[in-house]
Amino acid sequence: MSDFKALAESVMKADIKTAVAETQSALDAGSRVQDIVDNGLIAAMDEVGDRFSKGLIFVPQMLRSAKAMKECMKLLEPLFQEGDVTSKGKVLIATVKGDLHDIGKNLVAMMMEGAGFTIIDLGVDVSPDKFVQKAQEVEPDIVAMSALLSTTMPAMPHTIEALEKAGIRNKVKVMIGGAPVTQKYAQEIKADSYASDAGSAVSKAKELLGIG
Ligand code: B1M
Repeated sequence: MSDFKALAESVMKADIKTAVAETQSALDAGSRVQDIVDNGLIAAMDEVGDRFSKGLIFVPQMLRSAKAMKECMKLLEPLFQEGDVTSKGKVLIATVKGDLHDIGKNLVAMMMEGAGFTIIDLGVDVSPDKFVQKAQEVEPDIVAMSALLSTTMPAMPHTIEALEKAGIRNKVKVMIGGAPVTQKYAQEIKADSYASDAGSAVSKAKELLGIG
């Protein structure tokens, strides 16, 4: 039985070819998809997120590792649908109304996906109504909002108000982030959580849902 070290190493190094080959050989050897994801891919992305949070690596490296992970996931995705893997939770994520910045939001989404969450990504410039409409449809555990402009930050409390008006605020946890956003702001607008970067967004999401 593989300990998935070579797979994790190749994802951390963003060596896509080796990572995909390691994933395939783990499947061929009969490893469980959940084990490949948890002990190979997620372990690698946890380490990548940790190094990023500590300033040891930077966005380009994290993006490349995320891409390596995504390529491996392509092999595993069809098997998820066979029920071998349980999602850690459903996250509805988007950049808020008026804001077109999506690099950070995409990183957060990729890291969360790598950590085993199911991601529904609404893209950019997403209005409070659109958040509500989708939340009613997919019933997420977490509504995650990103803003990069100080002028678009007010769309966050507007979205929280819209969730309240729709009667679903108590059914979801709200996480916010983005360069101008702070912990203090999260408290002011009564968001449930704030994360400063993609690595900590994963740990905050796990905290919110009580996952170790
Ligand atoms: Co714009 N822009 N931009 N921009 N842009 C900033 C944000 C700005 C700080 C530049 C500056 O003036 N120094 C400034 C905002 C000032 C402010 O309001 N405080 C600014 C401005 C003014 C503008 C325009 C208004 C410029 C203009 O047209 N006059 C315009 C607005 C367009 C709009 O949105 N309506 C604009 C446009 C653009 C581009 C389209 C050209 C491009 C975006 C391309 C894209 O995203 N596809 C762009 C870019 C690239 C930037 C900078 C240079 C880089 C942003 C970025 O991608 N960073 C930016 C300056 C800067 O940040 N140094 C700037 C890398 C990314 C990985 O980091 O997004 O912070 P970040 O995400 C981090 C964390 O914040 C966190 O995790 C991520 C990973 O660690 N995070 C979350 C993010 N979302 C999270 C959500 C979470 C948790 C954590 O939970 C849900």
